[in-house]
Amino acid sequence: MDISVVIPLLNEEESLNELYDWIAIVMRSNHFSYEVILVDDGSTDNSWKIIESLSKEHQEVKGIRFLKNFGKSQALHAGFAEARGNVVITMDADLQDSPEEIPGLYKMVAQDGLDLVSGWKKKRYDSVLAKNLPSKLFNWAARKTSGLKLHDFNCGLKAYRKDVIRSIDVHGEMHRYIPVLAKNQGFSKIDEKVVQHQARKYGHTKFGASRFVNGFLDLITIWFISRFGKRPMHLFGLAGTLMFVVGFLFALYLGIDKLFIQTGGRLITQRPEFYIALTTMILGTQFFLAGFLGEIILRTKRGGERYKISEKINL
Ligand SMILES: Nc1nc2c(ncn2[C@@H]2O[C@H](COP(=O)(O)OP(=O)(O)O)[C@@H](O)[C@H]2O)c(=O)[nH]1
Ligand SMILES: [Mg+2]
Repeated sequence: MDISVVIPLLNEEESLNELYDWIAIVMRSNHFSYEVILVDDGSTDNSWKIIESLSKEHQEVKGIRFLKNFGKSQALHAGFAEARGNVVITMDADLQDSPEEIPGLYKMVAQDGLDLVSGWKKKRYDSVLAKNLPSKLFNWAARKTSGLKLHDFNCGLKAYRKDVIRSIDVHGEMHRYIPVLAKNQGFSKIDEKVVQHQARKYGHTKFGASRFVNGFLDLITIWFISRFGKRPMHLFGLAGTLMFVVGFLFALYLGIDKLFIQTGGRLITQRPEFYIALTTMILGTQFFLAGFLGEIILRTKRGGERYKISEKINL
């Protein structure tokens, strides 16, 4: 099969029929063999009924329904697990992403050999203050921390080589950083393509302002995991040791001063150096232990999760 289209959705009853028809027209006119996997993430409207009736009419339509709302990343994870196509394309269900982009994205992966192509909504039809500006800032931070030169990390429209979705584990709210997850797994042929964007036709946006707070926290997590996830001791051990040494030097100085130099001076507990020595030594020890525990946790993980093999021979 050429293409799996994976579509996570929440309460999009008005859009689904139109969306499928549009996808089908594009697929047929390009002679692609395809499937459309609709993942209903606990919708409270008629979305699932529509998916059921679509799947009765068209064998290409497959549905996954969550018991309750688990979030877009979980929906993508479930869709990826079922995808059978050589190229997997994700898109939003709200008709803001255009299915006309599918052939171009498909070509970049299947013929030009890219691992991942991310859409770039260069001209965006969303509210400027609530979305466009924060999103610019967010993408800038993501570019700086990840080293990937993409303009629109969180674009719903993306294309992947099958191996990529088999390797990455999209969890939490990490759908915003799939290109970074892919890069961390060793897929380096990552590029972007300018895509058309439409204003939302039906319904309203499902993500509130909390997306930005959570988005930035996730960015810090992902930066940390990619830099130190496999070697926590290098960060915590270093920080801990440095702090401990600083604290120890202060304590040594205080001790020598009190015992041999100013024996009749102020009480040690009245001197600021005492508190610096105390806090840095305690914090340093804790940092060191955090690094140590991190290493032990890593060692107990199963081997398959620590690395990915790209090929095997005679096995
Ligand atoms: N699986 C899942 N999909 C969601 C959720 N929230 C939104 N979506 C889908 O993600 C896509 C983009 O959401 P949308 O609200 O349009 O976000 P915006 O375009 O960034 O404003 C749409 O297809 C939504 O149906 C969710 O909690 N779970
Ligand atoms: Mg939208």
